[in-house]
Amino acid sequence: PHTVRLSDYRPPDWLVPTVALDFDLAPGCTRVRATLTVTRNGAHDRPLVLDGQELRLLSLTVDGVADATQPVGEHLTLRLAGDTAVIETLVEIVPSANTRLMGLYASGGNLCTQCEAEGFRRITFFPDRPDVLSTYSVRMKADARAYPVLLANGNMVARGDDDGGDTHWAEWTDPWPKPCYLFALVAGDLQPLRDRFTTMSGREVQLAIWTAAADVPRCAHAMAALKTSMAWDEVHYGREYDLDVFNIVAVADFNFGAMENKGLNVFNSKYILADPETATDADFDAVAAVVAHEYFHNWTGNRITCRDWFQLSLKEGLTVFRDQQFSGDQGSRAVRRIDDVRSLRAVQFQEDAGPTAHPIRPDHYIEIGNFYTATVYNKGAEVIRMLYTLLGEAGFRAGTDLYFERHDGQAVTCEDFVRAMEDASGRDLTQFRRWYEQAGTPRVGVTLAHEGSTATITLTQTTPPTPGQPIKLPVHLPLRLALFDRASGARIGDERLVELTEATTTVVIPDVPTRPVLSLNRDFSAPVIVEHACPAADRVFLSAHDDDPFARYEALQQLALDTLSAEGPCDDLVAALGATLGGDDPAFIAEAVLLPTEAFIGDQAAVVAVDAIHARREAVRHAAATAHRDAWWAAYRGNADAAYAQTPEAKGRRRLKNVALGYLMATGEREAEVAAYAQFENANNMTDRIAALSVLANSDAPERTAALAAFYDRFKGDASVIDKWFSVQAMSSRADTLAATIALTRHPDFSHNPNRLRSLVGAFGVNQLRLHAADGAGYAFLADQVLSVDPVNPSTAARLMTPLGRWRRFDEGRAALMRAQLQRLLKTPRLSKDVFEMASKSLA
Ligand code: BAL
Ligand code: ZN
Repeated sequence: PHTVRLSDYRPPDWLVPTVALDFDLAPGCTRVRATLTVTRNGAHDRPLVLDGQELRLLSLTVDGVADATQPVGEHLTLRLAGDTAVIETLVEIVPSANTRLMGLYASGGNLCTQCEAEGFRRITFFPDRPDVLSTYSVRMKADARAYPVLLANGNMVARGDDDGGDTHWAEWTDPWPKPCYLFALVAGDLQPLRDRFTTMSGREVQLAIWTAAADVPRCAHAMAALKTSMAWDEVHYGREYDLDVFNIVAVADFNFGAMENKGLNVFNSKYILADPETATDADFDAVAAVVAHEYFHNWTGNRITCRDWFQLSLKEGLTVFRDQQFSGDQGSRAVRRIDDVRSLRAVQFQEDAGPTAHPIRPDHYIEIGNFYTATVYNKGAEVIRMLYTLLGEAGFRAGTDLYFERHDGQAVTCEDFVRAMEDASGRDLTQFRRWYEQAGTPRVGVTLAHEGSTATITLTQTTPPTPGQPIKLPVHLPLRLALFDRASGARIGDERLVELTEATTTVVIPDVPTRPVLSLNRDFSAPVIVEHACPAADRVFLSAHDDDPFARYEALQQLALDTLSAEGPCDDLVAALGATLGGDDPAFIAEAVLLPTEAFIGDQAAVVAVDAIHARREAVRHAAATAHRDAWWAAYRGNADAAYAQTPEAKGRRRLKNVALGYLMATGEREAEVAAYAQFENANNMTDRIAALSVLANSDAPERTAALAAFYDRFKGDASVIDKWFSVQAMSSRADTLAATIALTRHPDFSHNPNRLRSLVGAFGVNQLRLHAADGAGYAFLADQVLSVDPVNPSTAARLMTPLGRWRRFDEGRAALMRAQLQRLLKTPRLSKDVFEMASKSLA
């Protein structure tokens, strides 16, 4: 397969100022007539090359004259004499056969589109690249009974009936020029939840969330989140919405979480539908975050888009940073930060340490679909956050203001963004740019010396080699630090923001009479691994006294990692957990007392000792559970609210209660199982019910089978809840988990729906203990699934195989078994380029 390189970028040879699309929609055969005005971009004699994939070309005219040119491979190449032309194509496509879910496809009786990154070429012939911006007018016609609702980007300008009302049509125009990846169309039997929003300049916007009639009441939370995010973007970034309507459609079959198409966001229904009975608190938060994320793209992504796909983090890193800020403003900022860092470490740090490590701005790819990664998104957001930290709130806002002013309506690069930040702030960001070029997680080594009344902190930074990047240079990173007085527990002076630019940086702090305790990378100011061999007593101290909540959490995590990565007593950790449990913020306590996952413990070691990690963690959990038995029961019973509320306080109490339940189960007491089953049966919300089911699914409790059966019976037919039912079984640590997971692939509800695949196969893939069974059966199962999904939906297949790429981190026996599965994948005929790229890079 062909490798696309950033260094090969050239501006488009031809531009397409206007596009008119006419759809005659039907699932088995849709006809698309496209009228493109094209203009030569600069003086050259290169042909117009249009991309097209799985299109049947029925007719082609150039300036109204029939043309017999046929596509070759996936390109239609036209030699044009003049500098402008009108190209008209008529193609036929088959939405019902489109299982890749890219382009126009059928989902749950509706027709919808997904074009990012390269799906538009599966709808019509077009220069499918983000730096070709066009204004679109769309006409669509469909069976009026099957598809009573017809939506596209922008505003509806006309509609009518044909054939005595059997068919109907609608016309939509979008005044804002956009790249074709933002095109969207939906035809379906949908009902709206409607609302309105008045923008800061007083314009009224009609809002609607479209879904199946039965689901309309479950859209209220998403609607509230949409209105909150529209107001938030006005206040925090000065960004106002720019169309008269904003539509969201929820669909059941979707590769991504959601898609920011201009004026017509299409969502995976998992990120729209929420009510207490079926959605957990985490689901509610995810709905709000994704709604905000897609809305924020209207400016960071749509009004200003990417020049090419290597610039993906320009819109994704920035938009994730914005949605993280937004979410932090809706509840506890510290808990949000803990959550974001936890997932960064779980997914992105692993990626940065593995065979597919890439910079936030990659410089080559085979399949761009493989680059919608935690690196581009989440590390990308951390890079933006570092700019925010370095420039300060006002400097950063000046930078974004300048970026919007300078580049509105353009397709630009990460470099353009950094330059705007630089120009607005006067800061030199030359070295900072290395974050865009270098892959790998920097490690910051720390030593603290204390002599007389001077504290000297020595900080060294190194970034390990990653594939294709053997040598790394120092990056510019902001490190927040503070010193604490051991005796009083008070902070010594102010927090400092130290900017590391060299390989070694020394910070000298006078007037420190006794040896202090050092608090580092507060609020996780830089996405690095801090290596500080500090005594357990210092971590215990910080977990109790640090005035930065993230640092308090981090001290306990590091203490836990030290304890879990070694043999020996765990008394310090158990005592510190007990002290934290005695705090007064349930939401914070719940996060802080959670032990690091087995996977994260494994990440600290050169070779992951799968079974030993599990055994050690269980032993420490048991010790912490029994030592504080009464406190866990008090946290459990004391946070059991009779009534349900969806407030930050109530969510925090539920979280602590359910974390306590997990520890209570670890005591092995029968009383805990009885409590879990009672909670399962009596819960008035999904957070409590699934938490109870999850601990039961992980146990040998006699109620386990009955609980799983009762849950299924109660929620069968509700896809997002049944996804949870699949997941709790695939994530169980029980010895029979692989057998149960394989059996579930034969369950009538198992399918190739992306959410369902992630809920079973994806969940099993992160079950370190059971995926990495020494006999290799877990690996074989994963590869079987990848091979079964690949012909249907390659982008989803490629995502499922990530765990196999980590073979270098395991003992020789396991590594050989993982490699064998990767080789088996590579040898498979007709492998997609998605899976080929992942497998070949994993073995390289
Ligand atoms: N642009 C793809 C989905 C998202 O990041 O919003
Ligand atoms: Zn996004």
